[in-house]
Amino acid sequence: MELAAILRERCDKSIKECTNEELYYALLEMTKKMAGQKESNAGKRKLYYISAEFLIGKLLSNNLINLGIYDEVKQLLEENGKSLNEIENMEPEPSLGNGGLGRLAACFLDSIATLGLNGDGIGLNYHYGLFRQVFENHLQQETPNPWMEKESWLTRTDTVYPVSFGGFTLNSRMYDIDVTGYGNRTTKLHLFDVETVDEGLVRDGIDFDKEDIAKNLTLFLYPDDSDDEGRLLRVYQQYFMVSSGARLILDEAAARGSNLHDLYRYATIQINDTHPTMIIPELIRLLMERGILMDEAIDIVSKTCAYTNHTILAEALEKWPVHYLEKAVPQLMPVIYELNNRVIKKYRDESVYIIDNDKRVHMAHIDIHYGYSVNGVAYLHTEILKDSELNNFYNIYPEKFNNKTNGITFRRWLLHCNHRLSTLIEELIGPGYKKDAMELLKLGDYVNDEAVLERILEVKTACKTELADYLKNTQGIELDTDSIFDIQIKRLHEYKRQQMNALYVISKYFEIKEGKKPTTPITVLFGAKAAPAYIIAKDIIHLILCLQQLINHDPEVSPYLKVVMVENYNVTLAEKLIPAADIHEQISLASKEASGTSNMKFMLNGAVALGTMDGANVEIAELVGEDNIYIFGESSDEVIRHYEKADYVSREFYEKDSEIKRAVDFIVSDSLLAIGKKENLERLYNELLNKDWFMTLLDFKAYKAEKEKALKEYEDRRAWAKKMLINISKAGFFSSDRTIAQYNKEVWKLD
Ligand code: 26Q
Repeated sequence: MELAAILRERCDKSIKECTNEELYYALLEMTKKMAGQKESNAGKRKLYYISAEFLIGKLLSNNLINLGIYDEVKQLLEENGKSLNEIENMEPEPSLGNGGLGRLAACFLDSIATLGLNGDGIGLNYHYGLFRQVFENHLQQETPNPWMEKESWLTRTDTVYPVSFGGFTLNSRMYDIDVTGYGNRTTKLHLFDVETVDEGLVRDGIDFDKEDIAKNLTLFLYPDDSDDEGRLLRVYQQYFMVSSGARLILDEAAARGSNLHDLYRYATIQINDTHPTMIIPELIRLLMERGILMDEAIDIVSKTCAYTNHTILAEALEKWPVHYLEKAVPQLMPVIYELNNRVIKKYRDESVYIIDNDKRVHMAHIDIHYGYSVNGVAYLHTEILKDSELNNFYNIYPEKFNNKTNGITFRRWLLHCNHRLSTLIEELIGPGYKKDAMELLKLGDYVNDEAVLERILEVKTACKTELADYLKNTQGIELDTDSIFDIQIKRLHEYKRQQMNALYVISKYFEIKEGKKPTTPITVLFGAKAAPAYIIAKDIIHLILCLQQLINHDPEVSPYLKVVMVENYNVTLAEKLIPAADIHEQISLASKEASGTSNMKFMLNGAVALGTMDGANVEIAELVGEDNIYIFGESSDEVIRHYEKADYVSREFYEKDSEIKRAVDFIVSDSLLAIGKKENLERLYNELLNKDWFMTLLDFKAYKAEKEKALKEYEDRRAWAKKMLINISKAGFFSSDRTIAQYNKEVWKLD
C-alpha cells in the first residue's frame, strides 16, 4: 500500500506511530495522487456547471469510496490501531455554499464524474466560505471558518487571467479540485481566486472592510441576506467568477478545435440560479473582442447557455441597480443595454424587459431571453414557474421550459454516511443499486419479512446511538436514544417555518405539564444557520434556544420532551443527523420550497416525512403512497389564492383558537423572558401576530394533528419499519445520477 511509502517520505514513521493529523495529510496526498492519475472525462462538447456555490463537504471518505479503496484503507488503519472516523475529524469542512443550491452543485459534480460525462464545475475559492455559527446567550454569533490549510484538496494551476473592473484589474488564478466519480473517471472543480486577498482584513466576527476589493474579493461567501454594502461586493465576485470562467471556456473550446463561431458545438454552460448570469453578456463581449459581430455573438451565446431557477420568492430573484453595474463592470453595460433594446423592440409587455423603470437589471430575464433552456427543480416548482411566476415568459418561449427534479448522490448520502444500512441493503439485493439506484425497488420484496424489518430497526437504533455519542463528544449535548428523533435541518427562513415546529414544542410542553405524557419520549432536533442580517430568522433561533434551556432543565417535562439545536449545522453534521432520524420535517408553506433535497436524503435513510405538498415532497408522496408519509396543510393553489386576495389575517387565527393563542403568547411569557431577550422575543411575537407572511398559524392545527398521528403510529414498531423500508425502496428516483442523465438527454446533449 502506497500509504506506508508516503508516510516514510513525509515523517519517516509507521502508521502506528503517526498522529491522526499526520495520517490525515498522508491520506490526502495519497488520494490526490490517485485521483490525479485517473483519466479525465473527455469528448468534443463539454458541459460547464457554473455556480457561486459548491458545498462539497469533507472529501476524504467520499474520495476513498469513489476510488474503491475505502474498506481496504479502513482495515489497514484498524490493524494499526487507528480509526478512519477519528482521522476524518481532522479534516476541515470547506463551506463554499449556503445550503441546498450549493449542495446540489456538489452532488451534480459527483454524478457527472460517475456517469463519465465531459463536464467541469466553475466557481470561486472563498477563503472563509460561509460563517461558522456559535451560540452565545442563546443567540447566533458569526465567526470565520478557515478551511484552507497548508495542504488541502486544492491544486494551484498556472492558469491566470486578468479580470478588469471599472478602474482596476485583478489577476485571477485557477485552483483545481479533482472530483472522483464512483468507479469511474474524474472531472474537475475549477475555483478562481484573487492573488491579492488579505485575510488580515477581517475584524470582529466576520466584519471586514467591504471597499478594498483587491483584498476582500474571495474572503467570504455571501449569505443570502440584504446587507446593502455587501451587495456591490457580490457583483464584483460574480463578475470575477464569470469573466475567469468565460476565458477558460473559450480557451478550452479553441484547444478542442472550435473556431468560436461554432462555440455551442464545443461548450454548454449550465447557469446555477442567476448568480452567474453575467457570463452571458461577458461571453458576447469576449466574442466581439475576437472579431465576431454583435448579432452573431448573441446568437452563439444563446445557443450555449441554459438556466436553472431555484426559487419563486420574489425577494430572492436578483435585480442589480444599473449604477452598481456601471461602477463595477462598465464594459458590460453596452451589451446589457443592447440586449434590453432588442427585447423592447420585440415585446410590448414591460414585465419581460431586462431593465425596469426603477433602473434595475433583472438577471433572470437575461437568462430566459438569451439562454436555450429554463428549468425548475421539481415538478410542482416548474408548474408554478410556468403558470404564475414566469408565465409571461412561458407564453413567449414555451419550448425553453422544462423540469429537472433534483437529486442527491447516493455515494455520500448512503454509502458514506450510513455504512450499516448500505451493507444491509447489499446483503438483501446485491451491490447493483450503487450504480443503478432504481434497483432499490427490489427491497419491496421484504416489506413483510419480520427478520428484515427487525434489522432495519436495529440499524436505526445504532445510528441514533452514534449520533448521540458524536453530539456528546463534540457539543456536550445529551440525547435519549430511546426517544423519537424528529429532525428539522435546513437554512433558517420564515418560509421553511421552523417557527411552526417551535410552536408545536410549546403546545407539547403545556400538555406534559398538564399530565398528558407521550407514550414514547420525543426529541425535537433543529440545525439551522440564519443569514447575519436576517433579524426575524435570528429571533426564531433565539426562541428555539430559549425553549431548549427551559424544557431540557424542567424535570417534569424533560423525560418526555427534549429540544436540541445543534451548533454550526453543516454537511458533516447532516451526515450524522440524517441516518438517525425517525421523522423529518419538510413543512414549508406550500408553493415556497422549490424542491428541497434533505427530504430525499432522509427518505433514503429510512426516515418518514412530515410535510406539506410542496417542492419534491409532492413527488415523494406520490411514490411512497399516503400510508408512508404524513401530509398536512393548505395546497399551493390555495396559498397562491390567499396571496392574490390578500385575505390571510394571522390575528384571526390567534383570536379564534385558544391553543394557538396560548402557544403564541408563551413566546413573551415570564418563563421565556427570564431566559431570553425581551426585544427579540417581542419582535417575533409581533411578527407572528401582525404579519406572519408565511402563514404559520394557518397550518398550525393541521400540522399538530398530523404530527400526533405520526407519533402514535411510531408505536407500532413493525408497521413503522415497513414505512421505513418502503421509503428506502422508492428513493431511487431521487439519485442525482437520474437527474444528470436527464439534463444530458434533454438539455446538454453531450456526445
Ligand atoms: C442572492 C442575492 C444576493 C446574495 C445572495 C443571494 C442568494 C444566495 C443563495 C440567493 C439564493 C441562495 C440559495 C438558494 C437555495 O439554496 N435554493 C434552494 O435550492 C435547492 C436546490 O435546487 C432547492 O432544493 C431549495 O428548495 C431551494 O430553496
